[in-house]
Amino acid sequence: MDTNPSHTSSDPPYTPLLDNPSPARIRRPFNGFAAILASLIFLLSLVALIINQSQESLPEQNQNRSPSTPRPTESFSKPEPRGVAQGVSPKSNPSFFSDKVSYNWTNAMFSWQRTAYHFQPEKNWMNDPDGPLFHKGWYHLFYQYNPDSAVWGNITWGHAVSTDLIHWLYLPFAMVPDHWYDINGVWTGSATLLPDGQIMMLYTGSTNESVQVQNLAYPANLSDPLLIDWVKYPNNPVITPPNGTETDEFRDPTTAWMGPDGTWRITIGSRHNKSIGISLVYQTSNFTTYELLEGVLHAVPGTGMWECVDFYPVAINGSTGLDTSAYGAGIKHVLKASLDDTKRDHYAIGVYDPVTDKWTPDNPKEDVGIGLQVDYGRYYASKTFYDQNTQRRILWGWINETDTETDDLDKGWASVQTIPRKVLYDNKTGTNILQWPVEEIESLRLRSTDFTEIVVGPGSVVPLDIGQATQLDIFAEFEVEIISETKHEKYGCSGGAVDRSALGPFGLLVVADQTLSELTPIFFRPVNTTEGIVETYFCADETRSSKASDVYKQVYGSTVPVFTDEKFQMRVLVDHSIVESFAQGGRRVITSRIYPTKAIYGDARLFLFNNATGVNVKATLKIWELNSAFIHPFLFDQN
Ligand code: DQQ
Repeated sequence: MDTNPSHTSSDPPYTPLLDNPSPARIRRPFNGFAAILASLIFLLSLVALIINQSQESLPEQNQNRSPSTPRPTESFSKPEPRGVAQGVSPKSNPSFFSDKVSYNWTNAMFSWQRTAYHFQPEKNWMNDPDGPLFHKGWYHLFYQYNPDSAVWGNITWGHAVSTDLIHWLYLPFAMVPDHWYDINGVWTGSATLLPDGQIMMLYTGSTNESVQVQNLAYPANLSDPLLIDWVKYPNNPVITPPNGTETDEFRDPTTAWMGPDGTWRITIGSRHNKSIGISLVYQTSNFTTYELLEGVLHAVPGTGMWECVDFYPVAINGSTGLDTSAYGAGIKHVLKASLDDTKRDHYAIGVYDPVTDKWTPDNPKEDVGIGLQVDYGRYYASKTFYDQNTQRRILWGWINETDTETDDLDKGWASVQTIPRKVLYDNKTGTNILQWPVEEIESLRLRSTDFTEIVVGPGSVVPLDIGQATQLDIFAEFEVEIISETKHEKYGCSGGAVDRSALGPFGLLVVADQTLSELTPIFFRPVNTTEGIVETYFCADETRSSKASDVYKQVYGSTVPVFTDEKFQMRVLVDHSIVESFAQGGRRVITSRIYPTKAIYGDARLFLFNNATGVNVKATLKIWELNSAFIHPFLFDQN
């Protein structure tokens, strides 16, 4: 993986931003630290300006500059969360905003939010990725979809194919809710590719009585590379909730893996005694009859209902992914659960015993649900598959909205899938997975710009002169030079990018307008701990990403391991309203869904910033503009 942008010497390295930030387009040569010191007073006043731009002090709304006719302002009505009545958790943004008035959105703002190279349907609601697989030259993505509306309901399996995981073509629905055992929804499921070429698709059906059962489906015609027609097994359901399990807490079967006895296992998330998150294991030899194995694959008290469990092997020393059935020496297993209570995807790395069908975390203090998250941003219901075509394990995840259902209905769509990510075990830390955008995304790269060793002084913002900054693939690395001693340190991300400490924050301002009235900082915050070591946080601050008050804006982040022989490195994918940020080669990832009102179209810009008080930051970047993936319906007559 290339995290080392090439350095060029031709670019003027530094543009100090003086007291008037707006017209800062001049690119001046850097005249050394004397110039920084001379400018310090101006920079400090700029910092004061930034600090004062906290969310509370945002100017009044209604700043629309869009050419489109403003929509009538609607007062916000508190909708009932979708899904609860059907026995699943709320699928839209909970009503954080009952006291807020809906922003005066325009069609132009809504249109800008649509992504150019992420997967999203043409319209309406989407949630979890389902049953990803590779078959006869095509990658298949299925997804939870509402054909009728931009809110959750009537869940159907949407279907799309691509030869490269990026340029998707919409196909007809794969499965619709049309039998008693799935009439309330064809919910989440996973594919298993059998050695003889058959494909088994297991999915949760919500029955006519809202009982969660597991059903089997398979392609009508395996010789069809597009897998257009799916047959539901006539004797569905194949698994019903076992005794002692609530009928609405039993869902989302995984891909099956084969045990040493030659039979298959799947695991299904549930909850025990109201608070213990568990994953049940079933054994089958034919995918139509199943036996519940004694005990559970794993259980973690206090984590609540586990949705969308994912369970897969990773090679300790290896650069390729592993088939789901792999086990043995040199292999660890990742167990992931989507926590219904918190709406976060958590994982842990551990050891699977294929004889007892139990999994044990390497570090019980970092167990599933209490330790690492797959993604620290707006992200849920993720699922991997083994790509036998390229020997990769590939991860999909659902980026849900943080606006209101009213806004989603107005704009006519909701949710996006992440760029698929390759997953590997991080053998440098030994404690986490690495996630990295699949290399096929590089086919979208257009023009690139290099910036080399730009010095960003304490409290300054430096524009990166790349023009419109809405579709980008950014590699940035930062070195710090300590210029004043640190006495008091602030831990964590929660104070956001305006919370200054000696060593941080510093990083990028993405999707920012020229006057910095809207911006999304993606940043590092190294901290000197009391033990005398530097601990680094990787964060994304959405609090000033939009002037709209009816969208949920959060500061996300976590610690990230940075070794002494490493620079601070981030890769950031910007695609209109989606920002996917990867730190240190993918040790930590944060996905943001943002709703700018000013920093859109030609007004979206990119900046460097350093809000630390005691360090100069030297930044080197390579930035590609990315093309659109032009996702569209499959053209059958031209096939
Ligand atoms: N989404 C599906 C469920 C799953 C949930 C319903 C997770 O199967 O538990 O749309 O978002």
